[in-house]
Amino acid sequence: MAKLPPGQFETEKWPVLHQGNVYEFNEETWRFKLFGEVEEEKTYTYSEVMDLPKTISTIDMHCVTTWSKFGMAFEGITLRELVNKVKLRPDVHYVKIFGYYNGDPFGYSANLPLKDLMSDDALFVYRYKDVNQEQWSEITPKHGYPLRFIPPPSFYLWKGSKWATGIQFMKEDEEGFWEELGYSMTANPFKEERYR
Ligand SMILES: Nc1nc2c(c(=O)[nH]1)N[C@H]1C(S)=C(S)[C@@H](COP(=O)(O)O)O[C@H]1N2
Ligand SMILES: [Mo]
Repeated sequence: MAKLPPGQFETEKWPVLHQGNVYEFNEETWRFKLFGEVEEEKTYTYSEVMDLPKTISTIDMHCVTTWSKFGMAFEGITLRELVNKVKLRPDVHYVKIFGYYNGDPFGYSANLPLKDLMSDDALFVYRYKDVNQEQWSEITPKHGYPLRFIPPPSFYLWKGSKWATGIQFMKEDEEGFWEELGYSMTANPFKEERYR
């Protein structure tokens, strides 16, 4: 049932890949921001985010370094839920999802088209359950604790910011961390859009 995109192999493990230090969670200073092309920006504390409605979704992951992992169940808050908290200005079609990079809460980012993120498979996650696992496990610090974005499977996994800190709403598409270095803006694994 699970379809392997071209040039990918399946792995059972969940490899760890990122740039910079692993963020150490501090509830006192941690915030999640909704900003950019919105009528009114919003800032949430950790407990405010965790009070939002929860969604469980099974999402395949495709890393540009060629591994794919199928059937991971995730629990989190949909991006849609957060979008509904703000009033978007006209013609907002893109977002940039931010995350920590070496202590900078907005040091990592990835751009995505908003229209592809309005279903249950665009999730800010805090726990997961592997295919053969009975129990939920907390997302580990290396995978993005306390909050990690998991993009829909129609995007490579670099679009999934670890240690997520906010969403910027944009009218025009704008490069994020890897896109500035030559990676694809659209990043569809099934079309093998790795670089540009
Ligand atoms: N904040 C942050 N998020 C990040 C990265 C990063 O360097 N910093 N790397 C991305 C890349 S390139 C990949 S492939 C995935 C890897 O996720 P995993 O380590 O949970 O498998 O995280 C993405 N999210
Ligand atoms: Mo990556």
